[in-house]
Amino acid sequence: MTAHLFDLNGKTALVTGAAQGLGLAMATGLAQAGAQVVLNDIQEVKLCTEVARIGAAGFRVHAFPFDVSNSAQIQERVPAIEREVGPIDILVNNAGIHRRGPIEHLPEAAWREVLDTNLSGAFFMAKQVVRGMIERRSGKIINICSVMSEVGRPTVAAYMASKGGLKMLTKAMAVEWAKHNIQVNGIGPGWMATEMNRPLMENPELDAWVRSRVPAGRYGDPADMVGIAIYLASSASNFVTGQVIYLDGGTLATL
Ligand code: GCO
Repeated sequence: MTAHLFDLNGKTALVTGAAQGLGLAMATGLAQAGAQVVLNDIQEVKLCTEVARIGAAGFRVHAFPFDVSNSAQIQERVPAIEREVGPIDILVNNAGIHRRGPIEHLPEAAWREVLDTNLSGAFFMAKQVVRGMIERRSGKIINICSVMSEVGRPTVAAYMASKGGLKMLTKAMAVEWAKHNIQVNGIGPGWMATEMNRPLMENPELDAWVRSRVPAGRYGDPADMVGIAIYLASSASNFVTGQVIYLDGGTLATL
C-alpha cells in the first residue's frame, strides 16, 4: 500500500495567488489530500469567497490576504499565520502577474511590477517561511515557474525574465537548504486555460498558434496541476530537489 506517500494529513500548506486559476486548483487539491491550507491573494473579496466555498465542503482552509511583493507585509503576515494556524510545512509560490508589450515600449513600472511579484515575491516568501522549516528540519517549497523559464515568444520579456530567474532561484534554494531536509522544486506550466491567458484564448490568431505549438493541441486545465503539486508537497518526493517539472502537453519536447 503506497497511498500514504501522498497523504498530507497533519501538514499545513500556504499557497500564494490562490483566489483563482492555478493557485486555487492547487490549494483545493492539497486540501483534498489532507492538508490544512492557507490561501493567500491580494484579491481579498474573491479570496474570502473561495475559502468560504472550500470550507463549506468540509476542508480546513484559511484566508490570509496580503501582497507578496511587499516584504514588510510578509514579515508581519507569515508570523501571524504561524501563530493563528500553525507552522507552515509546505509553501507554494504561485502568485504571478503578466504585463505584455514590446521591450522598447515596456514601461519601467510594468517591468518592476512583474519582477517584484513573480520573482522577488517568491524570494521574500521563502526567506520568511524557511526559518521555521530549518528549525523543524523539514519542509517543501514549490515555485511555480513556466515553460517560459526555458523558451518564449515576442512581447513577454518581463514574464520570461521573472520565470527564468525563478527557475534558477529554485535551484539556489534547493542546494542551500537540502542539508536541512527541505526540498525545493518547480512546476513549469505551459499555456493554461486561466484569466492570465484570456487575451490569447480570445484572439483567434494567437489561440490557433498556441494550439498548434502544443503537441497535446489544447490548453492545460488548472486541475492538471493538482497531481504534481501533491507529489512535490508529499513524502513521495523526499529525495527530489532542485528540479523543475514541466506540465506543458509536450511543448518543450518539440520545436
Ligand atoms: C503568453 C502566455 C504565457 C503563459 C505561460 C505559462 O502570453 O504567451 O501568457 O506567458 O502564461 O506559458 O506560464
